[in-house]
Amino acid sequence: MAKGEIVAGCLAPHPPHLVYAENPQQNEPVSEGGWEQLRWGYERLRKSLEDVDYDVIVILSPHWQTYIGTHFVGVEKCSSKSVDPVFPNLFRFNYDLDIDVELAQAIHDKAEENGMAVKMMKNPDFRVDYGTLVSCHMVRPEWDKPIVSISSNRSLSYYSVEVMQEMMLELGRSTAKAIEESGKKCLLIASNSLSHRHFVTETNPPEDMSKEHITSHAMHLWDMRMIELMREGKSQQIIDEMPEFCEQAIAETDGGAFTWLLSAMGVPNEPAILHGYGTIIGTGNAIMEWPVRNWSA
Ligand code: 2X7
Ligand code: FE2
Repeated sequence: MAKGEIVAGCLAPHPPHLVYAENPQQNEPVSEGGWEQLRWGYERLRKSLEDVDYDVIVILSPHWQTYIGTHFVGVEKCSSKSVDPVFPNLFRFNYDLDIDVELAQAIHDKAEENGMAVKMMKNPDFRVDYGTLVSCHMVRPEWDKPIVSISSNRSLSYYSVEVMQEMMLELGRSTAKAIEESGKKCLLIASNSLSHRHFVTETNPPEDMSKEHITSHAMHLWDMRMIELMREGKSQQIIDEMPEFCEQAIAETDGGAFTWLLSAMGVPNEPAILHGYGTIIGTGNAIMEWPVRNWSA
């Protein structure tokens, strides 16, 4: 069997506003658009992946929060309605998706072998979190690929960024090894915003773009710094600066998705492609791609 591989890694933020603004048939609320800079960014990412052959999407979302270990969805079909708890006016999304349980189990087993606390989630009524749904929808709206859904272990809340990062670095290595042994071609997604300080009131209508901007200059500077490091291929420096970034920018990287992604790709020195940047209710969001398929071994 040929070795499995990661075809690309993506940073793919998940504010529900993006799906709301797209008006797909699965979502109940109707909008007049909005957040076009980011939606055009997702368009560029989709174009870049258009001719890329892959079998499965592997995604880690900070909105499936588990406090004892990392969990993996272990049921083959998930079908329900997801309502965003904070923005029910924007996101009431009907989904029907397939899980690659075989690959989920393989990553779970590899992580367990390497000393991590892990669990397969086998509740057939489990509701998939909106972070996973929004990022997957924006990257691949056809919903024609199975996914592996990985939880965010909140080790930062119990311990520190340093402990969170150690765990996510191991989860990334285990993910890469399991993918290699599976023979499958995988697209990896870290589903998170960058700076994450948001406004506490909503405009009317929510898609009024005359009111949309970053919450502060400090948040802007942090977002630009992180994007520059990604574009320069300085993954190790990103990991080194993560404690300050998480604390000072209240960054959504606190869920571990970004560190996991960098680790799974081998903490690359290769540059990432910026497909788009924009703010959503004041938070900073970048759509990035690491085209791993084009790198030599
Ligand atoms: O989950 C989110 C987010 N990360 C950023 C902004 C607004 C809503 O939801
Ligand atoms: Fe979020």
